[in-house]
Amino acid sequence: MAEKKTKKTIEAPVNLRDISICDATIQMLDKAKRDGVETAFDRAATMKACPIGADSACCKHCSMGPCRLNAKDPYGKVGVCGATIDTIMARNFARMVASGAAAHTDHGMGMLDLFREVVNGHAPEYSIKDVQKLEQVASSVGIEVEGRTPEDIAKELYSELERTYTQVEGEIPFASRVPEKTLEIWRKNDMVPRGAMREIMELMHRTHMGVDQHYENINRQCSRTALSDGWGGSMVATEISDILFGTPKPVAVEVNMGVLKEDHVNIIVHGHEPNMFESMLVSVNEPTLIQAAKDAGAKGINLAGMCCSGAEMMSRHGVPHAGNFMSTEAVIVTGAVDAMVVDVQCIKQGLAKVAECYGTRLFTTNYRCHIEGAEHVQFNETRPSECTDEMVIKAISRFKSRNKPIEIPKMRNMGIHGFSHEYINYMLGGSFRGSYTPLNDNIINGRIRGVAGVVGCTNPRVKHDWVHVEMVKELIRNDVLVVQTGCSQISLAKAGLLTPEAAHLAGPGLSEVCETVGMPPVLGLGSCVDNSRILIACAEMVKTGGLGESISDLPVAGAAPEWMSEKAISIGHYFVSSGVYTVFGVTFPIVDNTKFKKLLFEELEDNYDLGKWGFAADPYEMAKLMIEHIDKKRKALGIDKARERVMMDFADRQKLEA
Ligand code: NFS
Ligand code: SF4
Repeated sequence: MAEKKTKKTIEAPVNLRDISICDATIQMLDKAKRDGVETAFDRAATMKACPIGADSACCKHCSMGPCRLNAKDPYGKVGVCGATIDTIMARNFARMVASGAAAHTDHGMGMLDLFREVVNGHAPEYSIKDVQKLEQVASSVGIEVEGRTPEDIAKELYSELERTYTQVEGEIPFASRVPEKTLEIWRKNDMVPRGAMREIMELMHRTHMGVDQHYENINRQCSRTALSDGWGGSMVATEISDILFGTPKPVAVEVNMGVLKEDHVNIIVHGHEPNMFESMLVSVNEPTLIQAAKDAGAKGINLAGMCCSGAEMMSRHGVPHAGNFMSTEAVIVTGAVDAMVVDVQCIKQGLAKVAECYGTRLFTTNYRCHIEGAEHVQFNETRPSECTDEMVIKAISRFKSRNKPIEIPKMRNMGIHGFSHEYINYMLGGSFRGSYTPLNDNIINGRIRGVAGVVGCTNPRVKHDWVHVEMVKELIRNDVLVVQTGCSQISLAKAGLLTPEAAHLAGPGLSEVCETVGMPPVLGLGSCVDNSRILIACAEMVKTGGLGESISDLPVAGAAPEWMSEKAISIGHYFVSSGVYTVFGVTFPIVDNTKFKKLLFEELEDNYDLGKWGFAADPYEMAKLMIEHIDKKRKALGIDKARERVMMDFADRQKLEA
């Protein structure tokens, strides 16, 4: 594999245990080192992040620059055009939001395109799988469902949801789901999104050289754009995917590299849009293809996911999951991956080199994402199996010609995934009357101190998985119920926290609730676009009553402890703009002692009645900040004393409700 490359010294200076707590990843990084193969971990170790860029103290928006300011003396200098540090940071931040929001909304629009094709009968291999969800979503945006056919409802829903993207004026459809008072706050601040296309376009315009040069005004548009992602594009992606592919219900699934099977043709799908993955699931179950795999000497075809579409397929269909973002190169090092199939987002270009070293076939499938050195097989929704069948056939041929030693780490971690907000409703409320009342009651009586959304990426600049795991353990130990999505969910699944048995790691109140209901203290909700499920859960908590009038009143907090992508910034900003205190780890693109930092970290809460940003690199500090915020909100609600009180037993309460 790497004979040619062994001469190259990889400065992997560190003990592998210092860069990850994922045993499978460590084992594969060790093998990569022996094989002379480089990964993002090596590159992160040898390439220092630019300190000026890390502080967001530079601007390259025109050719009078690039201009570099001094973070140590932020007001000592301005750009050639006169732009201040606050303008420069606000513009940079806003463009991260614009790009992240564009990724989510383009994904959502892709799902909506498929929905339209299905409704019009042009995508016969797909259908509407969840009619109940279709009716729920339609009702939530004011569409009459009584006595109408699913097709009829779906047509109207399509044109209504298209406004999420294209509408020039007026509020997006899912504004109807926002708690009254939160919506009022947005209206007062001019932050209710119109169509995402318009918001992103306007944000790009306003951050062009010489346009919006007041950091506070830039932030208004930045919030509005982020909200067009959370309550717009991402929410449409989740809801339409549920309608087309089914709403997740709890399912036991195995996670980690041990899900690969040496004697099978192994196919990994890594990416974000479930449409291609759904078709791949059909292809690998196609009898003729299974026979072809057997004819090639394999016992069968083994399909696993990675990253976000992997998280969705795991939740909806129990497809095993091989690992998160920082394991995508490492998994190829096993030599057991016959094909890695990718679509869009978080696909490291470095995969192409690693795949070449081990003879893994790397396929791109989306016209938006080609990679030099990868093979492109264009996916088409009107005949999806053509593409996925072809890749299976090619994976089988790679299996036949395997000629390198294979080493599969043995680690496999069983966990329960697939907690949609609908299911949380049902699980806590009982089968006959789904309701968030028991959740709110348990928060009010103090068994559950609050709820934390822990989400986002993994990042080689910090110890892989470790920040997620330590922070979440600290939260549940303090009776904070944790909901998760994306790569973070996989970190905790590998640490065994997505099992009901993990309740023993929780504080007495939370563990009691978990034991009564039979749920894990950490609930996995799916992919990053499924963060919209957390928004809906927050809205439900407000509407259920007893915890204030707006999302900013709730004893909740959010975190992305190992974030790396612009999408994470967009997510963070839509949570903040929705009223949630949100703490990021790793690094934060901002200069201390500046007005823009004060705006994000204090004034959005104090002056705008929204949430605010927080930062801490240390997981325990992060948890502490979140818990302090939750306690502050409990106090404001007058339920801070309730934690000491002995209240009615949860089971009694459930009986009472039923
Ligand atoms: Ni979210 Fe998913 Fe993972 Fe981060 Fe990337 S896969 S969309 S961005 S790295 S959590
Ligand atoms: Fe420099 Fe201003 Fe041009 Fe930015 S827009 S590169 S600060 S001159």
